[in-house]
Amino acid sequence: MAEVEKNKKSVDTASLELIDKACADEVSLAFDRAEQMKPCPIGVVGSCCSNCGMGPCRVPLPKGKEETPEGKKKRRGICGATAETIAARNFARMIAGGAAAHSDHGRAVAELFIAAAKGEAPGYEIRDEQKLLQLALDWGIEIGDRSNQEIAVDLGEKALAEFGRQEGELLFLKRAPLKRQELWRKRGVAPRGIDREIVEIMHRTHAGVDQDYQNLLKQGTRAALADGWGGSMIATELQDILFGTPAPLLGQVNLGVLKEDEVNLIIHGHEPLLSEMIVVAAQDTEMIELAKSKGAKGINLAGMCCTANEILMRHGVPLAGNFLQQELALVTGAVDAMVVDVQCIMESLPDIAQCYHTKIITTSPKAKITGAIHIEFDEHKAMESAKEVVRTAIENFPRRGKNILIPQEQHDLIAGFSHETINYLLGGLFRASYRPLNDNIINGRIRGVAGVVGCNNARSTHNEGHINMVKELIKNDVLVLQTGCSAMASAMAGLMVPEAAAKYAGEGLASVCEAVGIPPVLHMGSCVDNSRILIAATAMVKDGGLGDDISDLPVAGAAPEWMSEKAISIGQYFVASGVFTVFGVTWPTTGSKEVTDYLFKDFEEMYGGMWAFEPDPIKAAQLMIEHIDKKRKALGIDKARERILYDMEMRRDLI
Ligand code: SF4
Ligand code: MSK
Repeated sequence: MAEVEKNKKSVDTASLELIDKACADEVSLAFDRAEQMKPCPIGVVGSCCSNCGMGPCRVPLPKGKEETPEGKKKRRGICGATAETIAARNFARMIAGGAAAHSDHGRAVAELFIAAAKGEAPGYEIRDEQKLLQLALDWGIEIGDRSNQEIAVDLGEKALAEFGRQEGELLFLKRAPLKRQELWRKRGVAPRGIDREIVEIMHRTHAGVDQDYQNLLKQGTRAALADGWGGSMIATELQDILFGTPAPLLGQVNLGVLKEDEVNLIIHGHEPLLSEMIVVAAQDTEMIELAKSKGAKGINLAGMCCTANEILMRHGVPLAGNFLQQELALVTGAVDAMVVDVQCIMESLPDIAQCYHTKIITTSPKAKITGAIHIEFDEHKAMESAKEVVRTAIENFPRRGKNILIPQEQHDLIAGFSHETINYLLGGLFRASYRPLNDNIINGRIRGVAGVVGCNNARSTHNEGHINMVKELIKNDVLVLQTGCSAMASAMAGLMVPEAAAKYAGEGLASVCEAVGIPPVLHMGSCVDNSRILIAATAMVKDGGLGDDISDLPVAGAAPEWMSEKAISIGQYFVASGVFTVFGVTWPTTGSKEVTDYLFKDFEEMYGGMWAFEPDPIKAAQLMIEHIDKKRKALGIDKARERILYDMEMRRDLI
């Protein structure tokens, strides 16, 4: 493989080493398939509709042609759907897919939460009593002298009812700044039930229903808000209560965390319900003895994708890698089993596993893969399921071949920056607040805050967009909050340790990081934990001095290597919450200028936040900085305030 070609695939040397090995082992990877199969030029811009049996209909803009009113008339599907309707329908369906994935995760957590509170899910218990009581208070659940279990049953049932709510508004909307809530009501996008908003998208995008792109995007916004301020937030909050709210801890990242002499079990997916139990099962003496009897020194757990972020944040389990490294983990030849739950799991895994010895284990009735073993997660006997998974990995250890390559690379990172942790780190135990952050933004040491999130995409160089964007932001004194695969990319580049501040951050940001003892890039968790970023932004508004809505804050969002429908839903709820959000790689509505302009320009007037598309991560970072500066100017904090020492005469003049 030519050097140039190889370097295009990833900026991570561990990944490049394994891409070479896969080539030698004749294993096909996502990187190769992306090269062999170019994206459909009509589908990629959102101009293909397959919503009925008369299609698919393709309505591309003729090459090199501007969109003219005359040309527009010709661009219709068989049912008469315009390019605008088709692009907006496709976009809304992406939001529905993403919101459904996050929210179904939230529902699964709520169901387990109730079972645990009723004592029907042995092994699970309430870990964060303070958060339980706080949320109960927020939701008007009686506390009195009731037990935590009784309160938790009510809380879980109330959370579960949010999915099927037919009227009114989601309870978590009340957490947003008042001005934002009013805006949502005024625009008619305050979500009712989570399921209802998603179903309504599927209805409206059926052939011959909603045929007004603005109206379609309005429903898209409503469903996205039901994700960020509904399903995702429920997932995050209930997981914190059940498994513990994350606090800073040291972790390691990259494929070098795999161990030659131990049983390697990788946990991959998004819902940390079974994996919480696997963490316990892997420490069980019976399991460790079994591993030793098979010739292994112990059991090494490692995570992949967002389940990884969840068990890193709460237990310090190392991260093996992000989305585009899942196949590479198998190519090491050292993974004895990979257990998956839901989302972002490549169907190629069982095929690749056949070239080595790895067992792929599915656990969710919603996500089976041909060629994988299925060990179903049963919350009533979770420990049994977890032990079966661990046992399968251990028993597979002696089957490991000799074709093994574990890269050296592994980096330290500090993870666990929940909203509560940031509050505490900034303000201390007794005066926990975002005040010091706001003050440092006002005095200009910190220019603004950026949320950089999202996936890897095989159509762009693995990790390059994330790392370059984040470095550019912190160099310009922008504090970066991260989740998902993006967080892992930065961690692999050494940006999530306190020492990174002196090395990569601008002087102002570095001085704050050093004073507080935090890295310039904060790991806030998994994809559903983007809801933590919404809460952090709201806390900044509530602390004062930076306007009275999220759209007034000097903040921006980005997903430079996005690929998932979930990323589109996240982006849409960021935008509708008032955040300027820029995506890289590709943009799915460019087939319609009107739809794209509506999202990129008109949305700013409507929601105070808008989308942008910029594939170059440095230019994208500069757009974010420009936006941050625009907000600083509007707040009147754009000029560095000179420190003047007043003498007596000057003081008298003040009176
Ligand atoms: Fe074509 Fe209309 Fe059917 Fe879509 S819904 S496939 S545009 S006929
Ligand atoms: S895992 S959604 S590839 S961030 Fe959450 Fe990564 Fe994107 Fe999946």
